[in-house]
Amino acid sequence: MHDRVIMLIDLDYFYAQVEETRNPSISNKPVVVCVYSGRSEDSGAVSTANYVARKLGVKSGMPIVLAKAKLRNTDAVFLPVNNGLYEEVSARIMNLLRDYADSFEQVGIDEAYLDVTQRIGGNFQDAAKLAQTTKKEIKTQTSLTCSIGVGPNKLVAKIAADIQKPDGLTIIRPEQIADYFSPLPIDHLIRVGAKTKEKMQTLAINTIGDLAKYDVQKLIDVFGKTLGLYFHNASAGIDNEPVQERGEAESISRISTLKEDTLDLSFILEKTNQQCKEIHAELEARTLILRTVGIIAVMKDISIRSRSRSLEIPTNRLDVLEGVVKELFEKFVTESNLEFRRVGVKVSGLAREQKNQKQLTSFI
Ligand code: DGT
Ligand code: CA
Repeated sequence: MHDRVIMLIDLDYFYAQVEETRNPSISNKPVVVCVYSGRSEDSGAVSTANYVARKLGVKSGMPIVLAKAKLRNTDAVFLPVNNGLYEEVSARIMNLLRDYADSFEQVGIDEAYLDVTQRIGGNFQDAAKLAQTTKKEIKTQTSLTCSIGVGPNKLVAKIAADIQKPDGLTIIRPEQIADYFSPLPIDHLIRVGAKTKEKMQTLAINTIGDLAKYDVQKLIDVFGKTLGLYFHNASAGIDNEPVQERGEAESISRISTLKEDTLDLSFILEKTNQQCKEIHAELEARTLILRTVGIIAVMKDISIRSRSRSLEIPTNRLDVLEGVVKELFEKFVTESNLEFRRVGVKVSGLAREQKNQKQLTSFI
């Protein structure tokens, strides 16, 4: 049996890059894609930024005000997130990538694992060619660049993809794992967050190489059996997780802050109708239908409440979605003694659309 060959494809600075392809004239300027809370002009956080902005210190999650301060004397472009568009582009790319894989697993909006073992006969040399072809195809179809990591499993492929960004390609063959892994800081491993990192540092474990040399029994004593063994194996690049398509069992949701706390139904529906449109665009792009419609509300006192209803017949129709959301909120508003601060819509019970189902839904 030969080694598996797994690729991780990670789209570069995804939201900001999509914005650049829409308007190429901004691509040599700092581009910052923001989630505006709407409370005051610049309240909210940075979703992502292009590499021009990153070089000047802008990071995901940073307050918009801080990003503006860092880019004060530049011709930076600040844009609001356009989730529907990113999801459309993502769905197109994911559909295209499926054809390149024996098995396929999307992770988040802009990453996917491809098991390509069979189609290249387990040969890492051919993996490089396939990765280049994939990059070219994504570029031709969408003008976007991506970074690709190739390895004998998902863990190694993920680490490889992070080594060279943007527009990178890094291949780690089984015999190269130790050389690549040893110098890397431990937080390059999934499941090593800030707290674990601190704990490891007190054990004088700073790099993945330090972790690999550390006594496995001691790791188990400190982190427990499951995590201790995971860290031990991960540091050696061992991972047997299969690449497999996630079920459609997930949900799609949108939630946003109202300009002011309110119990005014029309004000609320203005927001939720917009959210329904975005969710509908994602359903269309992914050819999904929904069975359950939910609403979410964060009240004035920050408590969270939700309501939902399951439909007799699954649908992907926007008017049905908006209608159910309206009915749920109508009832909810009359029952509520507190004003609403944030409102959202969540659809679940998702399934692939079948041709005969489409006919049924058009009669709802
Ligand atoms: P990369 O892969 O390092 O070139 O950069 P991105 O921007 O593709 O980063 P990644 O892969 O971590 O995230 C994919 C998208 O998810 C990104 O374009 C925007 C969104 N995102 C990432 N981090 C945050 C965050 O902290 N807040 C919000 N709202 N969105 C985020
Ligand atoms: Ca990315």
